[in-house]
Amino acid sequence: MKTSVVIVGGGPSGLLLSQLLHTKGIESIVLERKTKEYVLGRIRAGVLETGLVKLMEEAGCAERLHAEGFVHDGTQIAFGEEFFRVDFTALTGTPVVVYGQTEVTRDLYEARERAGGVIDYDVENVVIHDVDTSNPFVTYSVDGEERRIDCDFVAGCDGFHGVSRKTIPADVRKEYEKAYPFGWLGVLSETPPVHEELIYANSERGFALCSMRNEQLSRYYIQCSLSDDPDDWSDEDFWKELKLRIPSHYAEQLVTGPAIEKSIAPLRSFVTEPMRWGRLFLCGDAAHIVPPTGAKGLNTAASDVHYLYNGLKEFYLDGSESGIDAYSENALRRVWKAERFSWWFSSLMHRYPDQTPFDLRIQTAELAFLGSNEAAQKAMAENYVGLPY
Ligand code: RFL
Ligand code: PHB
Repeated sequence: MKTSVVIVGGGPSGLLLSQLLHTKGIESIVLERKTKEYVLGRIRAGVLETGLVKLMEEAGCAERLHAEGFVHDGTQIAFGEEFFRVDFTALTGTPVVVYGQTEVTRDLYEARERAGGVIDYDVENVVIHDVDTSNPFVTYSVDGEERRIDCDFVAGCDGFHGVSRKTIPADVRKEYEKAYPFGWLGVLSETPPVHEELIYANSERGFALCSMRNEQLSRYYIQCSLSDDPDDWSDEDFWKELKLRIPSHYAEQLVTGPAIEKSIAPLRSFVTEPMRWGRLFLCGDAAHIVPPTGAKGLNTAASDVHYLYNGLKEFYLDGSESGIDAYSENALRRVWKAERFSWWFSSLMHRYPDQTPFDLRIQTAELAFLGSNEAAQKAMAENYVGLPY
């Protein structure tokens, strides 16, 4: 088999890149380790920056997002019993859209299928070969059958645990990492959201987040210990703990119900450099991870796709390599800003096991500053709605 771009990973990055390339007549094949049902069963991001919404429009996949997504002009930040609102639209002219990653992925799968795009599911043993030459190829197996695809480029969109990053020789790669001493316990429940906007809460019992997918589907998170097991948390214990972490004004209105999904995600900051090695380009979680506090993971994956798509478009349509040559530098410049914001917002909103009374006073002062200072709110809002590409 032969194609222009082999895309390893059929998550949001890989599918979006494949669909965007298709709009310019550039062929690709997507290789996904899991089944489509498995990928669509993962509950992840919920907040989309305008940049991602525009890419979905360009990919011809934004119809349902516009019909069913919720435009949010701001968010609530709570601290103990106090809370204030950051008005994104007033401060930056830009809102965010609440629309689940599951739905983004579903829309992209449907578009690829409508266009007759090739996605191989259940692939095993993916090996990326010769990306340091001009004739790379990828081998893999499906149902025990060995396959080979020759290509011009390989896009590594296979997430944090994929093979693409590890294909770059260890002496070329530089990795930066920070692990946080806690995780998030997330619950999805078929209940109306407690408030029409998200609530990020710092409480003495730890962080909590009230989010949503639609009017009848809520997504809540609480900071938990890394040694916790989701099965140790009964629904009752979860709701009790959540109510203790948000201002009573909201806790009194919270509608509880059975959890239809419950999982724990550790918090991590990670970046690998460079994001390109020869004809291999890393995109999204394959190259970087952010703690979810700033809602930047999927959105940063989308900005990578933007730079790579435009670079490949220039290569195939104009015969210029300047876009792909600048890919790693351009993508990383924005990635590090998202890393900084996610680290800052995580540090502001969580309780740390080793936090000293001094650290706590500084955190309190920073929240008070954010709550009362328009310039601080503007800086937060600009980052939250997404820095320009
Ligand atoms: P993904 O989604 O991990 O997809 C990678 C795909 O590659 C496949 N794969 C392979 N395929 C073939 N061969 C191999 N060897 C392979 N190895 C792996 C995998 O099966 C998978 O299908 O990476 P991608 O596409 O880069 O997308 C990144 C996003 O998924 C991620 O950044 C976000 O979900 C992060 N995130 C959030 N981001 C936001 O922008 N806003 C949010 O509100 C937000 N909330 C979250 C989040 C992530 C969370 N968790 C669980 C990590 C909330 C949570 C709880
Ligand atoms: C979510 O709805 O899953 C979500 C929203 C905002 C975040 C993280 C996760 O910062």
